[in-house]
Amino acid sequence: MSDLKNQEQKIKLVILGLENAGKTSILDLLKQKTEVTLRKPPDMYPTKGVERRSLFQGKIMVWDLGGQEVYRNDYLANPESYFKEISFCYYVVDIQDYYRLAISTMYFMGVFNLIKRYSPDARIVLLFHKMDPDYNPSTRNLKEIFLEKIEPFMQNNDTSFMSYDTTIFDLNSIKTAFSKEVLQLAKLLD
Ligand SMILES: Nc1nc2c(ncn2[C@@H]2O[C@H](COP(=O)(O)OP(=O)(O)OP(=O)(O)O)[C@@H](O)[C@H]2O)c(=O)[nH]1
Ligand SMILES: [Mg+2]
Repeated sequence: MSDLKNQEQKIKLVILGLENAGKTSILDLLKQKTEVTLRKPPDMYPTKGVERRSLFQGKIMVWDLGGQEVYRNDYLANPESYFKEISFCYYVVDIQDYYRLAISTMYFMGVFNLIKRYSPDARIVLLFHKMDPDYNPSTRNLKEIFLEKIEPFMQNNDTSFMSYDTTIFDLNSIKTAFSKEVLQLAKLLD
């Protein structure tokens, strides 16, 4: 397992996706220990570049990569600064954002190529987010459309991935997406 540790003996997890996808909200929920009942999505500020924070008793170092276009372009143009030594790559898709699904798909492909190059052993996890209990898509399910686009690409690269449906209105959906993937590994490092 030693190759999974970086110099600070921490596992590096990156979370990426377009702006407004819900990345920071997900991390905020994970950080708090108690269940909260949300009536409406909280007001959030866009993340400016990369915000690093630790999770799971400090065992995991999370890089929250703000998704505004200016930052996305920087990550893709300077991959060595962001994509090295990653153990987990979480990619968040806003399944309520019909108009920007194509951009999100393209961004994912760009991210995926760089992960394969700089952190080939990273585990890739897709979060189909904003799957709110009362959400009723009038158009086709965006999750299916996204998967149809990327699956052939992933198969060509012989890469497996996991995906989870998540929403901030169900803390368990978020906990599951992380605990199944990450906690087992964190335990191994005890
Ligand atoms: N309906 C709904 N809204 C959500 C959910 N998760 C987050 N939001 C809302 O989505 C908006 C954006 O959330 P953020 O967490 O700031 O998104 P982000 O991906 O960190 O955005 P950047 O920092 O700009 O990359 C906020 O208004 C959140 O309250 C969810 O599961 N359902
Ligand atoms: Mg953010």
